Amino acid sequence: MGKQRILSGVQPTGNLHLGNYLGAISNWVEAQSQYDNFFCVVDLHAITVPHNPSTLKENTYKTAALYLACGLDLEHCKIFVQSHICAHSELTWLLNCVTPLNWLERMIQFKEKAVKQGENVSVGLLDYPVLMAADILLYDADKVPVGEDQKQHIELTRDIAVRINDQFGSKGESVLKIPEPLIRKEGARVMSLNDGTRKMSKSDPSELSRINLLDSPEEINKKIKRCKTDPIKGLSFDEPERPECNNLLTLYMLLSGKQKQEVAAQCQDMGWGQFKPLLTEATIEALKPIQQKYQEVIDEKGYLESVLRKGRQQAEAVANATLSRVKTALGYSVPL
Ligand code: AQP
Repeated sequence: MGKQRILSGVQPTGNLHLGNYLGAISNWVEAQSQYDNFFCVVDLHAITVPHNPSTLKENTYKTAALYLACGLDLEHCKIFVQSHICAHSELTWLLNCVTPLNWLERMIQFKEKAVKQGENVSVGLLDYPVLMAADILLYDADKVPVGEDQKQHIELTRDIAVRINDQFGSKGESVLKIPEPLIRKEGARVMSLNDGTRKMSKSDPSELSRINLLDSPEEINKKIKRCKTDPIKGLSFDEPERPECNNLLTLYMLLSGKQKQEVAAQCQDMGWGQFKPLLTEATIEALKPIQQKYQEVIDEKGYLESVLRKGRQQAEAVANATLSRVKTALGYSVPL
């Protein structure tokens, strides 16, 4: 039996941060040799909220370069740009026509982001999960590694695929494969440095709320120095009334590569003044190799372009085959 297939992506909407890394990309890297992997930069998703055309292309390249810098290996992975493959938009339209509107109106991310857009909220933002379903279903993905915040969208993807199979599958044959989410226990939800109850996010207006993968040691030092803590001495995991404490200890554990018990024992009598330099050091050290590799990749634009060109060719072959399968099932004629 061949390897199971993975599909995932990140939006090029700004600087990638520790949430994107620990919640998504580091999981991709860890498991890459076990799977047949497709990773895209989801630039069509990036315009579901107002965007700046003069930075979209640059952010798309930066995101792809970070994939490589974080350790994705082309021996195991295809890396490509979503908008380079027309099948994503075309399958979205087909799926739109079988997706009930009220399924989309229920999506938490839509409700949260729509509030910020007010009168200007676009149809694209409402339709974001259907585009995401098309991304996943085009590649017959078995697993979709994401952070906790995307779980509802994977459930919707499954519901859409079941609906297509029920309505258009024939003789017990499925049209689309039903994917499963792959959500890691620790790091699935990295929280803001300003508020341990809100997720770390690219769109948070405060730069101090997140640590970006390309932040300098000085910036990391400043952000950790200023991050929200509490007045209690002695640090421990899993105290619901201390969300910042749990978040910062978890970051330290994941970035230092230590076990939970080890961190719990090391930090149980510490105050914040003692802990923050440790977290700063661990963060700088964990990001140093990523930043070095990033610089090498981004300085060689021709190499990055060749990676994305090859990724597009590999991904397009799979995506077009699925799109044809769906169109045939829906009753479309083959182009003459
Ligand atoms: N704080 C987080 N903790 C764990 N995982 C996270 N992810 C994002 N934030 C966290 C995961 O990163 C992947 C890519 O996310 P995305 O860029 O496609 O979209 P997002 O979830 O909307 O990310 P942001 O940073 O919060 O962007 P904005 O501010 O634009 O909404 C996904 O797997 C996501 O789960």
